[in-house]
Parts: sequence; structure tokens; C-alpha cells
Amino acid sequence: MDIGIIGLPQSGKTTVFNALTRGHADTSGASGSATEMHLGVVKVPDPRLEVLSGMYNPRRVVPAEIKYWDVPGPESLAKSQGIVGQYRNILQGADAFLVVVRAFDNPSVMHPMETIDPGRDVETMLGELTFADLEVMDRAVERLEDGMKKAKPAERPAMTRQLETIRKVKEGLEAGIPLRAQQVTDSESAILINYQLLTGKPIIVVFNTNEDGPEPSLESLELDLPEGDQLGEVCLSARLEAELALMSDEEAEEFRADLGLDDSAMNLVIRASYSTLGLVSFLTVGPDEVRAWSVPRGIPAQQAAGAIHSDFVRGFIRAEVIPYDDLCRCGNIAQGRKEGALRSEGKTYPVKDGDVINFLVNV
Ligand SMILES: Nc1nc2c(ncn2[C@@H]2O[C@H](COP(=O)(O)OP(=O)(O)OP(=O)(O)O)[C@@H](O)[C@H]2O)c(=O)[nH]1
Ligand SMILES: [Mg+2]
Repeated sequence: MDIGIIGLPQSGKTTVFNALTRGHADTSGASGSATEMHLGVVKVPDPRLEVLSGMYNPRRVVPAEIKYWDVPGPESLAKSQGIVGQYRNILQGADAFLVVVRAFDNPSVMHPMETIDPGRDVETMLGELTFADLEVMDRAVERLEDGMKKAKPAERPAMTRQLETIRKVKEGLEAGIPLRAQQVTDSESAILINYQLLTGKPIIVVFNTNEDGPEPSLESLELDLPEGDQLGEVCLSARLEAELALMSDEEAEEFRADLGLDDSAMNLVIRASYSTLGLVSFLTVGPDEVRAWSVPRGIPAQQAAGAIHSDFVRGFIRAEVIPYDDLCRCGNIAQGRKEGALRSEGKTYPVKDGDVINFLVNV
């Protein structure tokens, strides 16, 4: 799972990145710091792993991971080719975006548009993503129209279908509807996958607030969002969270209790990522390894096997599945089998959160 952190210049992207990854990336604005890209890996906390590790004594315990990318913005909005600009190919590889939006006051940090206005900034960023996709769709139309002229008759029907799909998505984008809120058929998705449109990816807005609020929300900002567009959202004070992230767990816990904060930025963002992306974790167990894997909710078992190894998709035979709670009750898989809690499932079985799965494969 790769999540790109984007936002206007100086909105606090690198500070959010540090808070999430317990990182030390430079936020001083010293020359060059704003153009560096940072990659950090966050392990998804999951208490079930500890319980399973107690049962299996494995050589390793591996939590699910989320990779966060701190993607630099343009040096200035004035000379930008859009916020996405040169980093488009990096952004294309992300599974979702965190859009950091400045809601903090700090007279020593300039805002590229001078005033603090979180609603405007959310709309600007969403607009930038739409704009970047429109450019891609425009180029695609041009190329296909050109190609049609030279194409052999047998190639034309497929090209016509591509053109129709692209024109339809382009019209939607022009009307301000991101791909994620557009209705597309399976065959249209198969065409669009080649373009990796940015507006097709889930978005989580991170309001970067003062330590003492106020806490904006998408609802309170009364944004004019297209129908069907579901954005995730989180409020946090990135600077405070980045400082807490560098303390020991005990120390940070104490500070949090004093400040009346319930949960770390990392947990808030992981939860928002899971719910916005519709993720669940399935588990694998054995003497070698107890491990959690994050996959989209309801993914067919055969595809879920691909999270472990791409060869497992082709070689999939069936999946032996026991829900985590049943495994804990039975004590081990053999007992689960005896009690009928272990089920044998086929390719299309929709994977649920907490399924402990043994894939039988032929590779
Ligand atoms: N008061 C306050 N200041 C913050 C907060 N978050 C970030 N800042 C300050 O804002 C400045 C910019 O933060 P960065 O994290 O570097 O922002 P950025 O979006 O990565 O900036 P660029 O990469 O240059 O676009 C730094 O001086 C931070 O200390 C916050 O929650 N509160
Ligand atoms: Mg930065």
C-alpha cells in the first residue's frame, strides 16, 4: 500500500510525514529541502498479531505495512505547471493520496496564497488533480484520433471504444467530477487502467491545525463536492505530532494524556486510510512467520493470494479459512478443522478482516 502525501507548498507535508514515520526529514525550508522526496514505511499496529505470535512462537512477526511518500511541490505556485507537474509519474504509482491542508496559524510560515483558508486549499488541490488528468486525457484523445487515421480497419473498433471511454471521462472531468465519482463499466476501467488517472485514487484530507484548534471538517467548510465523491478526513497538529513521534512510547503517552489527545496521528491516519480505501487485514500463521496483509475488503481469495506472491494467483487451488476469533477459541488449526470452524473456500471467496488463511497453491 503506497500513499502519496501532497499539498500546497508549506502546508506541512514533511511535518506530517515525520509524524507518521517517526522521521527526521528537514522542514527548515533550507535550500533544497523542499525538493527532496522522502519515503517511509509504517507498520500497521494489530493486537491480533501478538496473540497469534503467542500461539505459534514464529521466527518472525510481520505487520502489514503502509508506505508513505512525501512528494515535493513546485517551488512556487506562480511558476508551477500545476502542483502535480513533474512528479506526476511518481504520483501515478500511489494507491491513495493524503492531501495536507494548512489550518494552522504561524506568522513565520508564508502561505502561497497569503491567507489561511482550508476550504479554498482543499478545492485548489482537488482542482489540480483534475487538471492534471485532463491534460492526460487531452493528449490521449489527440493520439488516438491520429492513430485512427493510420489504423487498419480491423484495429478501428477497439480504438473507437477507447476514444469513447476517454471522451466520456474527459467530459466528466470538465464538469468537475473526479474519476472516483464517475460511473464506469468494467470494460471502461480496463481501458482507463493504462492512464493511471490521479482523480481515480481515494483521497484523505489531513487538516493540519493549531495544537488548540479550531478543527475544520469537510462538512463545516461546506465544500461543493460532486455527488458520490467520498473523501476521508483527519484533523491533527502535525508539528506537535512530529515532536511526540520522536519521544519514547511512554513519554508520548504521558504528554498525550496531559493534552487530552486520544490517539496518535499515525493511528488516526492509518484508520482513515483503512476506512477510505476500504481495506481489511487477513492473517497468515505458521512456525516461520505470523503476518498481516492489507487488501481491499471483499477481494476474491485468488487475488488476495497475489498479495503474498504473484505466482499464487495463477497457482491458486483453494484457501483454508478460519476467522481469527474461532482460531483463538479452538487454540489451533487442527482443532478448528475438527470443530468445523475451518472452511475450504474457492477462488471467488470474498476475504474478510481477520480471516486466517492458508492458501493451497500449485507453483
Ligand atoms: N504552528 C505550526 N507550524 C507548522 C505545523 N506544521 C508545519 N508547520 C511549519 O510549517 C513550515 C512548513 O512545514 P513543512 O512540513 O516543511 O511543509 P511542506 O508542505 O513539507 O513544505 P514544502 O515541502 O516546502 O512545500 C515549517 O516551518 C513547519 O515547522 C503545525 O502544525 N503548526
Ligand atoms: Mg516538504
